[in-house]
Amino acid sequence: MRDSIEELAIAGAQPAFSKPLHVGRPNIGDRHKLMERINDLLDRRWLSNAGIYVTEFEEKLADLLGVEHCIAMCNGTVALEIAIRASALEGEVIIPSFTFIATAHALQWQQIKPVFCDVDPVSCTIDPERIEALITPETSGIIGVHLWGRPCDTDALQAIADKHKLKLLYDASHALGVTSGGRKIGSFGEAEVFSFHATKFINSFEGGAVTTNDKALADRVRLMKNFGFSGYDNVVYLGTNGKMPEVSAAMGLTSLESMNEFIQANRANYLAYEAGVKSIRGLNILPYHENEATNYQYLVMLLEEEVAGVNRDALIDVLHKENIMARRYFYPGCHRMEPYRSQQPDAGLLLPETEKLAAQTIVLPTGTEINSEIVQEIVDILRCAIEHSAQLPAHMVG
Ligand code: T4K
Repeated sequence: MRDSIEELAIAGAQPAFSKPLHVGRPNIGDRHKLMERINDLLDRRWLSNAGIYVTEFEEKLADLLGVEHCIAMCNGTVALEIAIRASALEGEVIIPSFTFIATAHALQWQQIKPVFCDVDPVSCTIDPERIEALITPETSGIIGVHLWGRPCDTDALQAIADKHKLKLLYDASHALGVTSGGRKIGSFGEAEVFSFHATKFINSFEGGAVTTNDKALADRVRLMKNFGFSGYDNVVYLGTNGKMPEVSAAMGLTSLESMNEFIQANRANYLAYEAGVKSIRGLNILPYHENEATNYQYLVMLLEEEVAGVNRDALIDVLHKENIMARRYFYPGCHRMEPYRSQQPDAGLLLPETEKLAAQTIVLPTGTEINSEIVQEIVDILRCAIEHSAQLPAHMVG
């Protein structure tokens, strides 16, 4: 238990942890099983291009998500780009600014303008009530992002898309194992896109997937991710290389087999953080709704600066000095990053909730490397910094 500022590393004490505790630390499943799969693919000398592990990974995912088609890819960004192209999005597409930059870049990369919409402050996902005001004759679609594993308001988004004849896609990078109204994320809209990057709940080192119930769309996605090849020597479409290699699928399959163990670890950490932070002024753990299935992969804390008496970046400094590598996801919002900041300098005027959230969030380490004792130490440091905030240097005080 720390009782004074002097006991914190920011004041010169030893850091609480000798090695950095990172946000996004990969969960590793059964190493032995992974090595078996890697040895097998090496023995068979089949490393990419429709190998058996990619096919099995696609089948397992489709089964898990209750969706007809799953096309695995080399990463989530390319999967987004291909889903956007295969859905024939063009002109302008409405997305939240409060997301990882890849959501916006996947559009801009193809000369489609991302139009930034504000988020609902509770779900932190695109606010359906603000979408219609952004629709113009150039608008071709909406991309919702199930941020931090919180599902978008899928009914409201579908109603707007139907009313205005817009395409609706989802960036489901954070949402594997999540439900919306009890239905698994994966089959909403025209298509949903997952990421299996190392930092994600289920990882394949790097990887992604497009899931859809639309066969024609799935066929286009499959062609596009393989240069447009339809059989040997026959290219029928403009395509690129979005293929997932076998070694990634081997990791993805292994990771999937440990899914329940990852959820249990994340949930236990979430409950421990929530119980610990509850009594600290100005700090709140963003709740998960226990009536929906979720993966608890992102541990998000919101700081009310005026109540806590310390500013967000100062609190992150305190944590970093202790080797707790908290992050500011998704600060400062896509609209404040290039090229959007230059192209749409006034976008922030319509994004008050995004600006507020981006200034409040602290994402904390969780996953199988963290346990309740570690959470307790982190909470202890947070409590000490806030209870003694008056003694922090002036520039750190909120
Ligand atoms: N849409 C959304 C909503 C996304 O969040 C993402 C990716 C995408 C689309 C695009 O999907 P991908 O194309 O990436 O499949 C990281 C990830 O690189 C990125 O995949 C992820 N979102 C984003 C939220 O986080 P950075 O720029 O924060 O990465 P970096 O290098 O700072 O690492 C993040 C943390 O993870 C650090 O604390 C270190 C730790 N880490 C990372 C790796 C790779 C490890 O401990 N071990 C590792 O192997 O983007």
